Amino acid sequence: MRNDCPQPVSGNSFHEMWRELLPIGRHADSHGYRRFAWTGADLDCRAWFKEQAEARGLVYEVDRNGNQWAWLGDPAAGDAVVTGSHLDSVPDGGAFDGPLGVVSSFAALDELRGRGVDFTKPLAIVNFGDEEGARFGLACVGSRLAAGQLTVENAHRLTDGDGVSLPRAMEVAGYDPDTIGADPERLARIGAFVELHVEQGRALDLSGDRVGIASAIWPHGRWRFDFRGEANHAGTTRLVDRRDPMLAYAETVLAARREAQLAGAVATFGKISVEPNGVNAIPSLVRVWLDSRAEDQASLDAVVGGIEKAARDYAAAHGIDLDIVRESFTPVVEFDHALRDELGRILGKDTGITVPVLGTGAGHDAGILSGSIPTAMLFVRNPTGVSHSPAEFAAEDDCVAGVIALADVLEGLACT
Ligand code: HGY
Ligand code: MN
Ligand code: MN
Ligand code: MN
Repeated sequence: MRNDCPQPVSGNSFHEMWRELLPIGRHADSHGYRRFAWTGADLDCRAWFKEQAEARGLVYEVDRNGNQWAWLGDPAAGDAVVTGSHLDSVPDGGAFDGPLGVVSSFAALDELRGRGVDFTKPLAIVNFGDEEGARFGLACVGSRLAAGQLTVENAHRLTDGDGVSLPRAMEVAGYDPDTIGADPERLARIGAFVELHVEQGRALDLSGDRVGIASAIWPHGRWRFDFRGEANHAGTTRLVDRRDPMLAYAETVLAARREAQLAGAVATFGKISVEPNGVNAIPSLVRVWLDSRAEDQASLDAVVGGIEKAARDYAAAHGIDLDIVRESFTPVVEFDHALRDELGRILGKDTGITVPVLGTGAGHDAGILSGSIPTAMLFVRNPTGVSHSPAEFAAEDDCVAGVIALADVLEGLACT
């Protein structure tokens, strides 16, 4: 293990906060988290955020898109240094993806107060709403709205599996949906945004480092495929008479694997809905969602183009109608080079250690904001490499090292 792990003043506050958050939204059987945007578990996490802000005497506010902010110093002063992440989860997600960044932000602030530093710039901690898109199908809703990358019109069209619209869900949760929309004045007051996140692969485990700096986020998107055939009796319909959309879909899954391998990319069909969804009925509709990501745009185009072509060929072969809709897309993100270098300089200052710089296939609010303000990310080692699953993990010492790294970065950026 190359990086040192000094014992921070914030050690206790980190563990106490972590313990408070752990039971919220954890499913008793799967042990995975179900903190979907604007549901009870999400609201409990939000209440926790507000308590943490108020307990520290920070100025708490909710922005026009439902994102939560906790300010030290004058929010209107400009050139603010902002840190934070999200508290929502994927279905049966892990404890770390999102919350590690938020808890570490409060702990880093405690650490800096313990060091007795003087802040020369306003500092804020943020919890962005609906980062995972588990409920309404689009990731990073809170940051996309703020950055003007999701229009109000399109936000109003988002619905969950029960047909509840995003504005209605916000309203039921006690938030005003009439205010949502681009928030350029707010973003203009931010000089730098740094998001700490659990690593979602094993690069740091392999290199033997506790903490890394993000270089880039792969371009990625979500596509919905509707394979439509004909519902019929599973016992009496001869094989030759069937128009079974499951067959075309099944062959498409295998094609996706082949195309991803060819392009050096990834492609996943992770969500499916079948109609009429009866054991003894041939389906009339197989609706599936493809998530695909690649290191560069050309590879992503190649893999998705290959999958779409295969799906159309298989659909035609089985007499199936096929509609493909791109539901969301995020282009490649290169994090701000100057800020990235600055983080490397700050983190290597006392130790002489070169902090590893790594790319990722995961999307983040930092990626969305990078189009508007200088952003950077810190990753904390995850020895399992697993994420979006209850098996996601980071060791306590590594979390503490992450807090110290974040505190060092915030000190370097906001206390100069
Ligand atoms: O990468 C994702 O799936 C999400 O944005 N966290
Ligand atoms: Mn995630
Ligand atoms: Mn995340
Ligand atoms: Mn019957």
